[in-house]
Amino acid sequence: MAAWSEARVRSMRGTDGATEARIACPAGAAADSEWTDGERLDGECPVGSPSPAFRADVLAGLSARLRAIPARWFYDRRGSELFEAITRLPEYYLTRVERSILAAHAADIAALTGSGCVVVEFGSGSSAKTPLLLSAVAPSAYVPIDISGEFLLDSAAALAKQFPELPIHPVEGDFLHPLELPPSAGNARRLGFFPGSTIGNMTAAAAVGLLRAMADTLGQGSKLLIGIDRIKPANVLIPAYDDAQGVTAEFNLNLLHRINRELDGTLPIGAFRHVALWNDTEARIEMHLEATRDVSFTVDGHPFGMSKGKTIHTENSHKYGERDARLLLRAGTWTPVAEWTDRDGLFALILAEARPVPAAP
Ligand code: AVJ
Repeated sequence: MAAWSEARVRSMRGTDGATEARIACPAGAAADSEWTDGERLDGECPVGSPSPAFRADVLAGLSARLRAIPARWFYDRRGSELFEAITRLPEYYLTRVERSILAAHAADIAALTGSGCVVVEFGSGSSAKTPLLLSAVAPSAYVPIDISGEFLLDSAAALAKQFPELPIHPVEGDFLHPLELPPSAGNARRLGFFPGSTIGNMTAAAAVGLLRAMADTLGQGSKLLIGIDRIKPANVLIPAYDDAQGVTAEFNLNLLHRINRELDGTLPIGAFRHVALWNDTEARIEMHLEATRDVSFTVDGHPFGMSKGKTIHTENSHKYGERDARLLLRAGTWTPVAEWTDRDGLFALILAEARPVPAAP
């Protein structure tokens, strides 16, 4: 992992001295040049310099027998705006319910975590949930980790305004692998925060790998507060991913716009439709883009064809029953210690601890 230094954050809006001094960013994130011009692991890239990882994933994904493109490529600027709009839809209960659980039980959570810990958020939330947690647990430092430096600094700057006394140490990196936390964040106990049921995007095997990486990053004795969406009837789940206003359809189709824009694609976007289905065997919502006629197109000069009715699989959103969620956490080396849900049991917030498990008989 790279060395760390306190560096000035240039791309923040309305910066004031106090805010700037409290936000650390990685050395190598070029304090002198624009942070957003720096090299990225992936994420949004300026026109004319497509991300090699995006290109590789799209070309490989369109070449496979079952066409699939990883869901993380949804989140360019437009995709992130559309996701924000999704979180405000009446059908998309996840965000609203998770926030209400957090608001209702913040004091219980704080009683179990204690104050003064280092809160480490996986995927720097630009959401309203983070302030709820930070207010309740009074951490000694906040470390948001995100693969996109731009969103990371935007949300860090917004939080710095709301919590002027809180040291904030953003980490630009891929939390699928163990990371070294900035030493400046201090040695206080760690509380990981992974809201939004983002873990649902992963298969069980990948989710276990991620949970283990988080335990490595945070260390033994740490806690993790994770939001996981529950299994529920398809007539509630499907509208959450296929809303009446068509925002989720637009979110899904934006991936094709992004390919056309960033990878010199010629996809006929009007010939694709958004599909959301419940795969009961896998306990997941799947999103696809289905060709409504035979289509042919190129991406970065490579030719592709799809027959009418074929799909590009763009997202999985796995759902977990009560015991499923706890089993997943244990498989990922986390011991569940407490759990909160809403009146209707739509969504669960689980607190778990990384602790050695006694030898099995
Ligand atoms: C951000 C992965 C939690 O799966 O519910 C929302 C993404 N996709 N609507 C989810 C999403 C379509 C969302 N996560």
